[in-house]
Amino acid sequence: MLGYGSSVPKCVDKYCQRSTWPKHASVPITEAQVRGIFIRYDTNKDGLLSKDELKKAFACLGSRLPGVRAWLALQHADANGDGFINEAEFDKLVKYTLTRGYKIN
Ligand SMILES: [Ca+2]
Ligand SMILES: [Ca+2]
Repeated sequence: MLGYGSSVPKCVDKYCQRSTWPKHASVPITEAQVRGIFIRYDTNKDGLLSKDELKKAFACLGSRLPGVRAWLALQHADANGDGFINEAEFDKLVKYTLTRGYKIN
């Protein structure tokens, strides 16, 4: 359906709203939607996004290489270098994600 390799996890978990998004529309994702997805993917609710949580969020967004994207996002947004995105770093993460031009499709 998406033409991605079989190694990319399908977005089927309950946190991802992709299946409820319009089927044939292809519009850029909004900042609010990006925020909502990252917040939803803080699965242990510690207020921090780990690399693993980021990876799942990027898979949800339709990234072809969510693991790589999560790593790059950390390089970009993890200002204090602890390997997690905290509240102060969250805006940077959202802005970075928006520059990648993910679309709802
Ligand atoms: Ca977390
Ligand atoms: Ca950090």
